[in-house]
Amino acid sequence: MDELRYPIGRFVPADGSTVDQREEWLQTILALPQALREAIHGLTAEQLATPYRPGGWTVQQVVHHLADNDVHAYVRFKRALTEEDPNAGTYRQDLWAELSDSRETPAETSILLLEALRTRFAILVRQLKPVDLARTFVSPTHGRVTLERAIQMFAWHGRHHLAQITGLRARMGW
Ligand code: NI
Repeated sequence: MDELRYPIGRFVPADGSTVDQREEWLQTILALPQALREAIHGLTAEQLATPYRPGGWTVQQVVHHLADNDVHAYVRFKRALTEEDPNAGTYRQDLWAELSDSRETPAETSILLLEALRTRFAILVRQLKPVDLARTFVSPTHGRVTLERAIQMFAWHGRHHLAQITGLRARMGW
């Protein structure tokens, strides 16, 4: 079950990062919306409503979860740049995924949101200095997180959910 839920493995942080590594993470972040679009291309409504694993979210809910998560990640990031060690709070992602917009919004709407938000995120991140990257927020689940690590987690999170969808398609022969 763990391989279905964590198809690329759990998040493993790098020790420090170079400009090149951060640019690579950014490229992953920027490529995700189009990769997601391709990953769901041609799926029927029934296929989009199929859980990626038994008891898991449907493909459609995974796409909308990525948009929900991006909104939170972006706000956390900007709060850490403008406040001292803010408490990033948390949200009930399981319940967000059950709300009507996560069931009824076309997937493409959330992909457009991901594209727009990640375009802004990349502009922001490329201007950051080392002192900015060392700024932190406090997460109830991850503890104190530097922005450098948050960028890496953001890149991982997109790949993680994308692989849930591509894994389902591969297993189902879709
Ligand atoms: Ni997630």
